Amino acid sequence: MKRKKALITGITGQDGGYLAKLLINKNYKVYGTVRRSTSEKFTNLKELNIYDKIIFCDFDLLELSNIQETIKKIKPDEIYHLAAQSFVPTSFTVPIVTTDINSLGTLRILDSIKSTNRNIKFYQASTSEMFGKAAELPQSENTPFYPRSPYGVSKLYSHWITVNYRESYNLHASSGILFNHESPFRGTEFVTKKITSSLSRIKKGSNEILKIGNIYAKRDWGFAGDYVKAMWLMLQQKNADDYVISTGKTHSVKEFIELSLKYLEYDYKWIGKGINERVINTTNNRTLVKIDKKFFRPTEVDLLIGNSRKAIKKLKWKSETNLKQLVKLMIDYDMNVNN
Ligand code: NAP
Ligand code: G4F
Repeated sequence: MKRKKALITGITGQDGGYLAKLLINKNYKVYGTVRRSTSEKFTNLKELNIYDKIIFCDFDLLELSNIQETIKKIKPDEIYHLAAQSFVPTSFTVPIVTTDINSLGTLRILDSIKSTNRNIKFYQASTSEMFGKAAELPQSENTPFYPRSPYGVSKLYSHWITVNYRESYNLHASSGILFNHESPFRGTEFVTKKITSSLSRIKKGSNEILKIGNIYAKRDWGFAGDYVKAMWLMLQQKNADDYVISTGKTHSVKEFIELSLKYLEYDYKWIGKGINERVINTTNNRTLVKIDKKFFRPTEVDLLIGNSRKAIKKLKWKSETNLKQLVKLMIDYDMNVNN
């Protein structure tokens, strides 16, 4: 049987690695897009032992002709569009570039599919950030959107343009509204990885203090390895559709710090209030964690919790990793690498 071809944009990112591994195991021929840089960015793919199995192509979401040529040349059966400026704080400092990459980038791909081959199946990486100041708990496909960052707004455009191209041109274009998902390969600026990597370094002897922002924000955190399965399942359905992918449980950043401290067997206590709240190592009285205003955002998303009933029923998908297991996965990795 002819091998299916998948094109993954953003293959160097966290999800790109896990998705590529899944598709390679399913005997896909996997193409991954990479934008040029001077530094090494294939660490995840090498750690996952799939670097040699991927065909890489030069690609930038800002360049329409490059996108069209890539699609014409590869002739993929499926496109998983994961590439984005995905860090929320950066979207406040570079909102225009974020919008060009995240919103127009998606439109460039969809329009290239429309003009080259309308049978290509398309996955859009939408996000729970679109719910923002959420109108209801938990959030489902029917919850109204109220994004709270240029990132959230840019992704909302991508979400609706995906729906629009599906309805206007009959494309098999699906949008996965994924809640936060993490792994050992999460970027170090995101809060979970920042916590696990810093507390692991301190455990190994570093003198640093973990400086953190709003510890009362709550997120529905799952494992990236579970979530990429939902992406694939969406493109195997007869009809394209939109799905919320989440665990259905929510925890604060403070709880995530606590789980990490406990797993690393620190003796600790919380002291102080508000901006002065901190964690002390009770063995040596050193500060382990403190609040730094620098990490607060102009507008915050206070509470996210997803309702994935539709995905569970229609895709037969489920989240298989709980938060405690996720913390263990991340810290076991961080304790074994020089990070
Ligand atoms: P990530 O680790 O930040 O990876 C982003 C990828 O996009 C990287 O490969 C990056 O390449 C690439 N990229 C950025 N700008 C580009 C451009 N102009 N042209 C081409 N490629 C570009 O993100 P992730 O966590 O894997 O998330 C994957 C997708 O899901 C993103 O769209 C994100 O917004 C969305 N999402 C993520 C979550 C989550 O919790 N992880 C939840 C919901 C939705 P470089 O290596 O060159 O930087
Ligand atoms: O880990 P975060 O930066 O993730 P955020 O903003 O929720 O966005 C991530 O998940 C989205 C899905 O909902 C994706 F679409 C997006 O691409 C990205 O992957 O922050 C999580 C929470 C926030 O409320 C933030 O204010 O943690 C809080 N936080 C507290 N201290 C911090 C910090 N976040 C970061 N990055 N760094 C801190 O020091």
